[in-house]
Amino acid sequence: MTKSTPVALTIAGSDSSAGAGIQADLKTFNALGVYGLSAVTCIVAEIPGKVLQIEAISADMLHAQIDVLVKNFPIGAIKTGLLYSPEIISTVAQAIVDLACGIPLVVDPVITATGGDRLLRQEAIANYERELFPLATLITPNLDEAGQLLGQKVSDRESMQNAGAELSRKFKSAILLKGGHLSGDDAVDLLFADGEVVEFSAPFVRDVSTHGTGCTYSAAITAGLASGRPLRESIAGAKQFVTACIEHHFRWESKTGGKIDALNHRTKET
Ligand code: PXL
Repeated sequence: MTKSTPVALTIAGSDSSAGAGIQADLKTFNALGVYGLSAVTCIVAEIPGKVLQIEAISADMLHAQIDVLVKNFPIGAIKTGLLYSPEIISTVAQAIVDLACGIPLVVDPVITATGGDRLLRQEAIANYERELFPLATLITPNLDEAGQLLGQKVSDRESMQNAGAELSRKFKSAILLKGGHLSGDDAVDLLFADGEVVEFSAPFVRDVSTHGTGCTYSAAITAGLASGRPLRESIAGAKQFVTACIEHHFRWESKTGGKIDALNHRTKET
């Protein structure tokens, strides 16, 4: 009997520069041997470091995409990326409750772009907390997102420990708190799951503009889950993958001066 290819679904925004959002997710799924499906939530006109315009897809159109995919494909895991507005979050949460209950769900709570531009409407955070987080298998905030969710600064190892435990208790979900380059030469992330804390660490790659790393990381975890791997193993593999994507990045001269970096999702490691 032939083993069929695993399938994963990303519910996320389109990044015109293709380093983040659904484009990063689909490239990641593909690189990791998973067939990727997408439901587009919004369209972002941007380049790395600069967001120009965002436009939402209608709730009806978003629901239609999720509905037809979930009813036809054997989806092994789902991730959410940029959800932009309260209405989009509610539509996604309701669709998951109605159609995709029991499928592992990774929620990347995207709030700002790497360059600091805001992507999620402020009032949407309450919808995340009330409607989507309780459905998640794993939530993957970075330090800034964790700080915004808790209303306090998360900026060192001790506050990471407290914040991760608090988020995991509050939303009854596993939490992967991404520490970035907090401690020395390594990028250290902490997983809070089943009452335990597990560390994932990789050498921090310097001097690369890292647009899309969060999307790529959560997509790689989702690919692992869709392939039937346990959570910890999926995270460990995803950490290696995202580090390799950064190491082997592309670089061009920008037409307006400076340089443009992009993650390389087709690394030698895969
Ligand atoms: O990296 C966060 C992110 C997520 N989703 C979309 C984006 C970005 C960053 O720019 O454009 C669509």
